[in-house]
Amino acid sequence: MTGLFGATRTVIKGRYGLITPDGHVASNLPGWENAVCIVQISPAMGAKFCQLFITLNKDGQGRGNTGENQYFIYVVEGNGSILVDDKKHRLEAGNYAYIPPGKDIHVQGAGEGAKLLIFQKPYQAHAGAGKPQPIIGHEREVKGQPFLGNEDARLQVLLYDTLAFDMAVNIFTYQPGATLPFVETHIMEHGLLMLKGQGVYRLEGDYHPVQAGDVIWMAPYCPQWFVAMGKTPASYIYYKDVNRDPI
Ligand code: UGY
Ligand code: MN
Repeated sequence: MTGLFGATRTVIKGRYGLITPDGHVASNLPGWENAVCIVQISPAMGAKFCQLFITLNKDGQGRGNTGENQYFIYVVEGNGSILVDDKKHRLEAGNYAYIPPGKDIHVQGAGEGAKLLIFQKPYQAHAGAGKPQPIIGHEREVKGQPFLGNEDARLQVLLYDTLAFDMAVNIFTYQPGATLPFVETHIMEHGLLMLKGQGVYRLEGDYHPVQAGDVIWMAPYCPQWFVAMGKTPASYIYYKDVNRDPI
């Protein structure tokens, strides 16, 4: 919040969007009860996936079938549980759940205030690649690897990089001063939530200061670059579409 009426850092352009928390407005989404649901990124803005941010109030829950979509759920804060394939898994901050298409799920908060980031994408099968199975994991179990040799920019790859998966979700952590090594321009689309720290994101030709809580949508071929700034590491979790023919 800038404190100045009529001002915001949010900007939505044709090829990218930066959405800051001061502008969020909740939606009522089918299946969610006692929950504040923010649709941060969606096909309505040109994306081919959805990024939701859900805060579960007392007795908060979400129930439904993933249908043709796959869901990736990351616990940003708080505790809860997820029921999938008749098995209940406890969730705490840093846990994530990947749920393939056609699965019944039931997500419940424990107490109040669990915050969930959810990526939803229609699943595109690949002949002979097999079907992805549900995954329950925790970010602390995934070692960060130096990105293109830089020890100060580490990538945690949360899903398997096999042809069965058509989406990836990674956590990128930068020490202050570390950068993406070059301005990336690629066919993959991104949805991103800043988890910690701050820095400057280049999107197309524009440079935006960003901090924890900010959301970025990058369309395919949106030139992108990041530098972490300040005294503490910066990290973000992001989605990308992968492993399928472009046409
Ligand atoms: O995976 C990626 O494309 C990643 N390096 N992009 C990004 O952090 N903006
Ligand atoms: Mn990228």
